[in-house]
Amino acid sequence: MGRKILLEKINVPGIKTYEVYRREGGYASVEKALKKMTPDEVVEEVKTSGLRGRGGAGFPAGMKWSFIDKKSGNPRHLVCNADESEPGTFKDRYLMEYIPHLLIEGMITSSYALGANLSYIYIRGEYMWVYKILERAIAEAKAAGWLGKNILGSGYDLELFVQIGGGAYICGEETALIESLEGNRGNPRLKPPFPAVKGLWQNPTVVNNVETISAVPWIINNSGADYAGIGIGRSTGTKLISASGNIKNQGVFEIELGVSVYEFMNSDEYCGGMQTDRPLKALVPGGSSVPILPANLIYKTAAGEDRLMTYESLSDGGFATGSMLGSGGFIVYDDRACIVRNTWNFSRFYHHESCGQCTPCREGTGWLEKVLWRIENGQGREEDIELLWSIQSKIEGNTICPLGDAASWPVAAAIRHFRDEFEYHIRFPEKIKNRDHFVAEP
Ligand code: L3W
Ligand code: SF4
Repeated sequence: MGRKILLEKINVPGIKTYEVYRREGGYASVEKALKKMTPDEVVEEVKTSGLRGRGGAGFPAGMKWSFIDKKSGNPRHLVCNADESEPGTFKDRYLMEYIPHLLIEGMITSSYALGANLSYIYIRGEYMWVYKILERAIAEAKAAGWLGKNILGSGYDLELFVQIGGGAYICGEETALIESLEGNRGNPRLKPPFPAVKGLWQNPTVVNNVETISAVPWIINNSGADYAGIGIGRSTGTKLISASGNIKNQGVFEIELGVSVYEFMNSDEYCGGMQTDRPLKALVPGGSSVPILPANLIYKTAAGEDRLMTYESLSDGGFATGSMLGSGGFIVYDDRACIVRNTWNFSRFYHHESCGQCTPCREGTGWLEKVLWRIENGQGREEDIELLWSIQSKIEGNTICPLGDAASWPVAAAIRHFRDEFEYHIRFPEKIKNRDHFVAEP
């Protein structure tokens, strides 16, 4: 059994409640930090842990925290990004729904480290029932003295609020989230300045994902070095994976970073292998934004090494031959899946969710969707594959926020690895018309 940090207590009956969470040792990291550690010591511990942002980018959390300007005297904020909207990703919901006090404990300990007295959890509007769970948990924590003025007599004050999003994927981008939190339309800002310098109301702000913040209590209770001892290389600790698609066991799993993709896919502890005896065709390992991998590159990298569930191993060769761990949205496809249809579906999503600020993204995502739709619907033209390639290459790297890249990579990878499927759609439109998309072509 792999080591569990975040989900260790998830099956304890009643762990959702303050009473049980506390009885199981909850809030110990707040006690330890506030009574025995300076804020900078907490930051150092997180730095030592090597914990990387679990929202998708994998940026070192401790380094981000250390960019916060503590000398200027401006208020500082911690904002938790709970706007989980990446297709294929549902692990933050799982944590917040089943063990909400872990996030609240992490928010308090992390806010203390940053010297933040006003912190927020920004949750997607579609998670309304989870919002209610969080609100209840915050009220319990406040009643027990973990929030408010002079927490544990330490002189440290913290107010924590939950803000509900309005249903836009783009508000999961940290600067769009900040705009939305300020009451504006959720348009991403140009970076730099990064939020750590000018964030919420132009104050130094750290935006971290739910899972990242939820790992902090363990790191403080044990040590950064203990956390760094789990995993491989720069991929330290554990990671939640949302597994879906044609596997036996769909759900949220906690893995030690460094487990092989083969083991994750096939062991009974995790995905349990393919759902039926149909062969594995493709894998999206990190949510819809990351490149899709064809069967021959799932268990082995292009260099022939075992592919591991790490930030590094999954991104060997960039999108040419690798992918990304991303947010850990692990989507498995068997041979019934139509890659053209899947790519069109993702493109439709990005077109719908583009905020429209940058021309390459606003127009390009629309073109990707349109061209993919006509290929998928038997109206493709010979030149369409080159057209798709050209459109995606003009979006990538030319936009304000990563949504542009996220719209491009899946198209580029699908063409690179499954070109024959696009050609088949274009050359034999009569064969793809009126078919059941989830039946393999003869
Ligand atoms: C201060 C510097 N701070 C970087 C900070 C920056 C941010 C973090 C990472 O996109 C990705 C995207 C999606 N001084 C800094 C600095 N920072 N340099 O570090 O920044 P960045 O720009 O690399 O990434 P990002 O904007 O956070 C996130 C991919 O994740 N993704 C998305 C998943 C979406 C969800 C969801 O819906 N919740 O998980 C999945 O793969 O494509 O590439 O904090 O400020 N010099
Ligand atoms: Fe908006 Fe797309 Fe530009 Fe991001 S890349 S700012 S979503 S138009």
